[in-house]
Amino acid sequence: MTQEQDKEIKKIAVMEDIYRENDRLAAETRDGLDRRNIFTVNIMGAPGAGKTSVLRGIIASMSDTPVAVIEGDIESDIDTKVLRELGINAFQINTGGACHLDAPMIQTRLADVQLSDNSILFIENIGNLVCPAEFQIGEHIKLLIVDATDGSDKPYKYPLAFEKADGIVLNKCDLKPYVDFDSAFFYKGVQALNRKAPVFEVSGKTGEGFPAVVAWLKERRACHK
Ligand SMILES: Nc1nc2c(ncn2[C@@H]2O[C@H](COP(=O)(O)OP(=O)(O)OP(=O)(O)O)[C@@H](O)[C@H]2O)c(=O)[nH]1
Ligand SMILES: [Mg+2]
Repeated sequence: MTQEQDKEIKKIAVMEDIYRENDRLAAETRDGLDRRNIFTVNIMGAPGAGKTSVLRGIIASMSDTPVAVIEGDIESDIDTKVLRELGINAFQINTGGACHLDAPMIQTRLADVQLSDNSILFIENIGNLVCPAEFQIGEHIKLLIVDATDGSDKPYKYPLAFEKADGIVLNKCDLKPYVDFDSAFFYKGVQALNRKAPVFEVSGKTGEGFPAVVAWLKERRACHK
């Protein structure tokens, strides 16, 4: 075995240990949330895709259900402040550089936040279409947010996020006509990777499309109970 091959094997073994320990902690967190009937949604997507805007749209259409949000960001509490100004129970995690949330971060944060039993917890992950898909954080479902302005080729370029998603929101549909979004190409890519996840077309700007997302979330939550 060459020195390079030996290094590669050690790297793979270390990554497997990290994923195993992360998944163990995520399962522990999920069990704790289950005991309190808190349904948890991991919101993933590229920077600026509209994760916070979609969250606002969802929560505005969900006034009958208690919700809380954990906001993940590398730096800043801009999104948390925006949500709090709207009266939403929001809490911040700053990773200080890490490009994704992981199970230990969520477990630590959950230890000191006030959540209502029988509520829905949304966790906005770091803006990144790659790394968050690799780490469970204790969620029940993953909701992927993509947007029309980022182009219709995203399923082909970032397949893991699409494969792992339980639901997909295509945001900024108000801008579709201006950015030559190729719907057929987009849906073909999604279908090739994931036949189970529904795709919802919305606009965080106009508020269109959110009732269908909320109906689906409630259905998923009811199935989980
Ligand atoms: N036209 C239009 N603009 C939108 C829509 N949704 C979000 N935006 C705008 O897109 C920008 C980014 O939206 P955010 O909701 O902050 O995106 P994000 O994914 O939370 O961003 P990060 O947290 O920084 O990763 C903001 O200027 C929004 O006003 C939409 O549906 N249509
Ligand atoms: Mg945001």
